[in-house]
Amino acid sequence: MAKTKDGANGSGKKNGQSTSVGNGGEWHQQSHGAALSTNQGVPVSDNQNSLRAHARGPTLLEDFILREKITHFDHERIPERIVHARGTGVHGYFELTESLAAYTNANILTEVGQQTPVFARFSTVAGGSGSADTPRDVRGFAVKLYTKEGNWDLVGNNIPVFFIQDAIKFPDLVHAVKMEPDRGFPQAATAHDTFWDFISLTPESMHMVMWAMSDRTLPRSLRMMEGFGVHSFRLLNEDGQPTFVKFHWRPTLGLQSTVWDETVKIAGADPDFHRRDMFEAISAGRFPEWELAVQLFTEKQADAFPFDHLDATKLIPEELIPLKVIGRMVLNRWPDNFFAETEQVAFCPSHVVPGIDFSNDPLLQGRLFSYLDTQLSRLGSPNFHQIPVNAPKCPFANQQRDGHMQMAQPRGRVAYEPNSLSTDGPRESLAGFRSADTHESGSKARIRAESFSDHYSQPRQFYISQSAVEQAHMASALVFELSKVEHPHIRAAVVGHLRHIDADLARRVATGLGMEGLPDLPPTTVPVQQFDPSPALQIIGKMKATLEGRAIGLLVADGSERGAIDALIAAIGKAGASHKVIAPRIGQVTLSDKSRLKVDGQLAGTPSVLFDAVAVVLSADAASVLCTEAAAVDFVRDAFGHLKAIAADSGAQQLLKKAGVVKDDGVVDADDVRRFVTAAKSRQWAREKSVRTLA
Ligand code: HDE
Repeated sequence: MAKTKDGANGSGKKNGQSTSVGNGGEWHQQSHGAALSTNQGVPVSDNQNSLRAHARGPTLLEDFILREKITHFDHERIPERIVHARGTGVHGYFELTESLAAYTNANILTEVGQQTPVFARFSTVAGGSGSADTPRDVRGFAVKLYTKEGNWDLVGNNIPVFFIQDAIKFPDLVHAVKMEPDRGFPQAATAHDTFWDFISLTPESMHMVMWAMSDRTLPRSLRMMEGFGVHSFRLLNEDGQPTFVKFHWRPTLGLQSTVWDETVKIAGADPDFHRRDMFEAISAGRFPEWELAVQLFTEKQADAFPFDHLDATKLIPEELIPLKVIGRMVLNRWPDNFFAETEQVAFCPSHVVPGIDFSNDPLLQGRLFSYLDTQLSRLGSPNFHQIPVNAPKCPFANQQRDGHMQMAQPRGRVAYEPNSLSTDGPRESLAGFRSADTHESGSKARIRAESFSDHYSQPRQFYISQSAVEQAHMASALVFELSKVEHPHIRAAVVGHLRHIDADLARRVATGLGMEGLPDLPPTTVPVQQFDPSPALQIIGKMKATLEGRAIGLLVADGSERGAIDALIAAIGKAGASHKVIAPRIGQVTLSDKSRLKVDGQLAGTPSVLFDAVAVVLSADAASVLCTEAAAVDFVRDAFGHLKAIAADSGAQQLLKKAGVVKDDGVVDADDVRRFVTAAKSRQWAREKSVRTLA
């Protein structure tokens, strides 16, 4: 029996079946091959049949083995997260590359080269834990950093602003976006009346709405998203000197999104698209990486900003306060057990370490309460910090005792402090956590600062910063979402807000919704500050021309040309992408030279939406058969419609014709692998006008 202290993580056994049982902080690990037993350790002789009065008789209550097994099973689920229920978690590490010693004494931010273990969880917000990975939704980007001075949870999103300014509005926002309570739908969707009703009556949400309607909410991969701490935090140095800080994660693979029609189809083709993508990347050793960057600024600088940085509906443009890269995060280990780690991980924005402190952002202040509270009901015990994924990796000691599922067995008679009866008990220390020394004055009131009242200038800045393609996507997303809203007054109210943001956007959306009258109204009636465009707010501008970490689908059949396939596979691999061979049947195909090639995916179950670009290599005979196969025609038609590069050999041309593919820069000859790789590194934006009508 192997003994290890850290339970599931410590077994080191990847394939063996094992059960961990807590025993006073020690874990007895039963490894592969051990006798099957009850939870009391009683060996089980028959795991196939319950105890019956006779072969065809009733089951007996006496069967404690059956009852224990079923009872445990009945309680296998814990309440899912009220928001961010659907998530994917991965282990990794953070490495500091630049010291922030001038600004903070947090050890994790001062020891260059130090690697700190992390657990990151990416999530959608609105859907339940079994919902698809790809709705139009904000993504959670939560990182638990197990520092030497305690756990620091940076619980952020892939969008740098939020819908509301005050925590007291959060339950209303979430009730509005979740499925409508009388009918129990829609699942994981903002395109319905209650969401847009709330939004139309909450002007502060407009900035986040602009982001949510952009392609940011359609990430191609969790590995290709930015992350933001959203709120301003404070750093405190050795002298207690405060500096404000905003945290940014930037993916080294660059930002990338899917197009809407593709996203909708991915949800059907592979509801686990993002989780599988991350799993496959980690399994293949293609570890995703992010830079951690900070924006640092003083209170004096903040006072001069044309917005209030304590308002979570505002961001600080990079042009105003540049980003300073201070480290990198690498995710390199898939959890051993989804439930034990990804489901039970408990993030709390209140988990900070000495040298990092909060700001007065009223949204953050509310979050400091909410997360601890939610863990108590979700995990059922104030001892949730003892679950291995939540436990600090540094020593921790205090006089807190007992409670549900207490795993520790403290010794001795002293459980209080101060005391004179123990000489080695935990004591306060000078290096302990300190709050910033701030002076607060004013009248106590339920009030919102005047400086929080400009709801339109930054949404406008976001919109005018986008490329023409992205602006069209935003307008179309708004038309799509609002077209699902049944109440015309809600649609009109939202368009009313859009007029304060950008007249052209409002006109496009109103026209798309078939609204009369509104397009001719004056653009705005409220004062809006004119901010310069900030190109850093784009996605297309931040897309890297690379195939690194991307996936290519090769459609082949019996008789396909071996040479063409080999050349494509070699070029794709060299460019850092993975590939899958797709054919009408799973197993193997027999190629032109009679050699065999392993097939990774069957055509009907592996549509082109799962890839970044496709190659079609077919004999003329096979192509002619596939012209009568809807899955093959859709494979090519969708790749074209989703603006992907398509390489095709001469045999495949008739399939391309059947799918309505028209030659352009992204449709290349399969022999020309270099051109294909270049075209596959981005989407063919110029093609979009020819394949769909955008607002
Ligand atoms: Fe959360 N949020 N939130 N949130 N949030 C939760 O905590 C809450 C907010 C975010 O992978 C819950 O453990 C309130 C902003 C992430 O486990 C809950 C308010 C941001 C995750 C909760 C906010 C976030 C959560 C649900 C307004 C971006 C998933 C289960 C004051 C900065 C973490 C849980 C994970 C999860 C409350 C607003 C990000 C209920 C009250 C702003 C990434 O406690």
